[in-house]
Amino acid sequence: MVITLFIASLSKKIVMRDRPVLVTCGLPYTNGPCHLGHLRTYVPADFYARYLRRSGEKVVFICGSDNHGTPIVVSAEKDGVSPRTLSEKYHAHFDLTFRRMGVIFDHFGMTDDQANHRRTRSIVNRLIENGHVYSKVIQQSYCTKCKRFLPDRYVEGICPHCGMPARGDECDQGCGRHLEPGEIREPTCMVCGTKAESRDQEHYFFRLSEFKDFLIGYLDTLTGTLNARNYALGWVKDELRDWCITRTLHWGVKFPGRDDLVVYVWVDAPIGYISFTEEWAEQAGTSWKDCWCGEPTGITHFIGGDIVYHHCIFWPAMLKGAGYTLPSAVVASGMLKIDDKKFSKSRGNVIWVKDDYMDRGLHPDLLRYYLASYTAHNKEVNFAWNIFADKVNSELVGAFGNFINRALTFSVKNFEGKVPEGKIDADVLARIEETMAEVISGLEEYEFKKATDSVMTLADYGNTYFQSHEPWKLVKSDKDAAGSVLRSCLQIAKALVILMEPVMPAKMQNAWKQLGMPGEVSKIALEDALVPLDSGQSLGTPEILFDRLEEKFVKELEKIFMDRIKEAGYKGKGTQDKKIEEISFEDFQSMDIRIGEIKNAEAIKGSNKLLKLAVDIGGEVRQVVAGIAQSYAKEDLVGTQVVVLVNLKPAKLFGIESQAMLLAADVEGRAVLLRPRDAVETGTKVR
Ligand code: B3M
Ligand code: ZN
Repeated sequence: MVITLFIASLSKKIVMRDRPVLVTCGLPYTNGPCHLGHLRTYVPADFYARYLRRSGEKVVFICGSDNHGTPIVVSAEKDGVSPRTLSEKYHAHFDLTFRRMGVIFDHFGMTDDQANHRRTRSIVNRLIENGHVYSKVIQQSYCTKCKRFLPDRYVEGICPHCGMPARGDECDQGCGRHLEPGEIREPTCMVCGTKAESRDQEHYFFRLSEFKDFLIGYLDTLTGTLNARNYALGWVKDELRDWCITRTLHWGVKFPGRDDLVVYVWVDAPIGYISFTEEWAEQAGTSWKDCWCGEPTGITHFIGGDIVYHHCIFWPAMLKGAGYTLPSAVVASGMLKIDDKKFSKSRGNVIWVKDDYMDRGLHPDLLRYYLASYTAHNKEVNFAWNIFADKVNSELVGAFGNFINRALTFSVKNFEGKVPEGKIDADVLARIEETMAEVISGLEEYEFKKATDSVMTLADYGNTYFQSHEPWKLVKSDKDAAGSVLRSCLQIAKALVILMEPVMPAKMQNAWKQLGMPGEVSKIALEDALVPLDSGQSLGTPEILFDRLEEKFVKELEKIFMDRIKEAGYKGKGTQDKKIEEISFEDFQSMDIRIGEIKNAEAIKGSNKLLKLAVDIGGEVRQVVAGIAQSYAKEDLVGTQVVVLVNLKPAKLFGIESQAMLLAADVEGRAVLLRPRDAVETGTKVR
């Protein structure tokens, strides 16, 4: 049968031999509560793990909290607690929140636990023995006021690659690159705002550059979402520099033989995937080596799209250098936007899973459905309460829930609460089979929306089937025929419940019971969607599966959200005003600002944010690299007049020289170009 073949092909792709498939999720930092951005990755991963299990795979689903690194130390200092105490608090919070959301890991560990310290030291020692690590004296930012070196998030400044404001180890507002210690330009201390100075310090480096050929070959075989593989390949081919793997901190895993250094958090965090597997295996009475030693075993990492570099470059190189099994797939999710604006905790543009969602009495499965069905996995998800309510009311209440309820209520009323006698329509079985094939191919492609949509299409088909066969008339004229229609509808309902369980496990368990089915639907094989319901089997008591979300309630949710944004806005303005210093009129006059015209616009390989432009500034054409690729289509830019800062020191971005800067308004991270209200001659000065 077609389906068994599909399932067989899925398993062959994912797993070799009898070893379990290890599915992991990126580890949340323990410095703040769970927000919707987190769930963007965890819900689809849980969905995937459930589907794999239901198609007969052995799956180990592993995650844990990331306790090290400067984000945690900085937050702990602010709260006046130890990093361990802060980590335990948020660890417990994430653990519980994930469970409440139905994201059920086999194990949820902590990177600060002993197993991870041990495994990290062992891997670092192995890398040293294998000649992959060397020491070097580098110039590190140092704050003379705080009297300390400034690793990672202790320092902010300007990205040397794209010129955008950046924080220590990451250009989070510009090109998204990882930044090495000492690379950031104009470093200032995050804690006291003092301009940092550079001081010599000895650090340890991983010879990443020697892994170039290996990575090119490896990435070519890596499955998962294409965005992960292609970005990583672009970066590897572009340039690969050795990687500084130590930091001057006391919180973390000590670098072997050095009491003053810990390993960089991005060394021990992914190693958590291994040590958490060890912790799980010990409890389960099996061996972690089944996953992490020898030939590829189907390891699948679900991550946010912003940590592709770490998972597709640093991590496989480390595993290769230390002799562990390489991951088979990296599945990178697109980012989350709220109300079409970039997610931002500091701007209040955030939805907290516990406070804003669960504690308002909203059912976890509604959000799971939203996240799985909103858009393709590698695209941006936009969340807004009104879209959420629309989706719930029209798709879950109006289509899916309505169909199951109609089929059940009608059977209970007219066929003594039992599955009627009668033949299941061949067309119905064919539609179910088609849906199953689509679901499985959706999963093979990590297209969770495709899988979910196909189940919803089956629900629509069910509604049409019920409506067009008019069983309420048929039951009076030809009861046997009505019985066949209802048995067919109940079969559709059974298939819907089985196929939708990975997305909405709690709701589907409820529906399973209503159908009179025993046990847990999460233990039922996907193929059972085609196994006919027995005539005469007792049905359960029908009840409404999904409640409508009323407008008044949705307005309340919106208000909470808007109030938070407003509050953050006031705070944000206050702090910004303080930071920006006054300048003299002479300072202003020293800027050569002119009206230019864009003559040409090209994409830049490896960057989804930047465009290479040719800009006429009045008789002279300058090459400008601008971070506007996400705001404008390049074709639309040619011929546009813009405002150009001409005498800015040239800088190289992605290896391309930028010889001027376009002025733009920063609208929640989106660049909106400034231009003259009336057409003026190109080259006109701005004063
Ligand atoms: N703790 C969180 C992030 O950057 C980081 C993930 C670690 S995964 C090994 O999204
Ligand atoms: Zn940058």
